[in-house]
Amino acid sequence: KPRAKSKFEIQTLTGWLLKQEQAGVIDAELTIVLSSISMACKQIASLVQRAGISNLTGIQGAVNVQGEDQKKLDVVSNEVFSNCLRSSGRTGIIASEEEDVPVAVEESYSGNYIVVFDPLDGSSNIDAAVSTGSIFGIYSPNDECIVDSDNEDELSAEEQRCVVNVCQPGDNLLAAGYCMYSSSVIFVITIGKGVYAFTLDPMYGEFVLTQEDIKIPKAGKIYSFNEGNYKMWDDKLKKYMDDLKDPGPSGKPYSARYIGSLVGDFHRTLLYGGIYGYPRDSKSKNGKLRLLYECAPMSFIVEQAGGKGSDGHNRILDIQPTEEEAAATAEERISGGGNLRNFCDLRSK
Ligand code: AHM
Ligand code: MG
Repeated sequence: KPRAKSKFEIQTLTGWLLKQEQAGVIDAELTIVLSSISMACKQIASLVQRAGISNLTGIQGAVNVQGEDQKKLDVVSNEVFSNCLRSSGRTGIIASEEEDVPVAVEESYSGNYIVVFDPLDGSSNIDAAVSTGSIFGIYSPNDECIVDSDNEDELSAEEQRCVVNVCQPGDNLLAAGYCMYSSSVIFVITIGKGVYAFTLDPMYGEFVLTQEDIKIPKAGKIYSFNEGNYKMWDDKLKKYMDDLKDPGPSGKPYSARYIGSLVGDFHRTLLYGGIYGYPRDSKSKNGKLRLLYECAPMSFIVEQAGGKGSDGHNRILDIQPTEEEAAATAEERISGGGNLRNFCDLRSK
């Protein structure tokens, strides 16, 4: 006879991961990598919450009142994320949105998995204590990808190997997720079998399962775009946006919501339905968001929730990243990645 569930029973993220391992959905290494990511997110959550107090906001390189070097929160978060992954001993290559090239974790520690991440996305919101988030994706090693490299002379053989391994289409993702630092800290994850959300319980310091197998509503009524770029959009997109606001006598106009923090805007879209997008414009030819660190992981999640991630023409997960996306300087990256035009487009019409 199955044991009756106690009302005090909670499912923690750690417990859930172990269950997935027992069921053979993930292996022991991936379980460790995922739990080290959740540890990084807990640390970043606490840094974000205390940012104003501990003087962490502000420009990198500025000097704080104690005369110490002040580091910007996204730089600190990058260190936290990298350290957690390195010390897990189960990560082979890490690629961060904050760094120029993916790096191999030292031999003595390293494992197999390849982790791509944006440690603290939505940086323009940090100083105002508005929602931010971390985004991650995990791949298996894959050196089949032949990279036609102009950078061959600039990158060492080891750097080349890392770039090649990171250069995989989103379809190869084994796991992806994000952690949102908002009125609650919410960790959302998919391991290819639906989307699960865990909320950080500040009393226990544990992520606790709060939503199982999330499905995005079929028809949403919210659009989420930076309309300040309207003038720079092409005519087709302008018309599309105009129609959302003025659908004619038979329809109701969409409502606008835009935080400017992908994780927050995405999370709301996941729960309420609608459409989020960062389209290309005459200034940013490929939009602003990066294929590897932002678009591919979010597309995997939205598809697992029954939605759609597209660049306006193609399924995001089918797009093969170019070497520039895996190894790019900060300036290149801004215009480099894929874009999320029509991302999670769920219109029923
Ligand atoms: P960031 O990596 O500098 O934080 O930029 C990414 C962010 C996304 O979170 C967000 O969707 C977008 O940039 C907002 O851009 P904008 O301020 O142009 O609307
Ligand atoms: Mg970012």
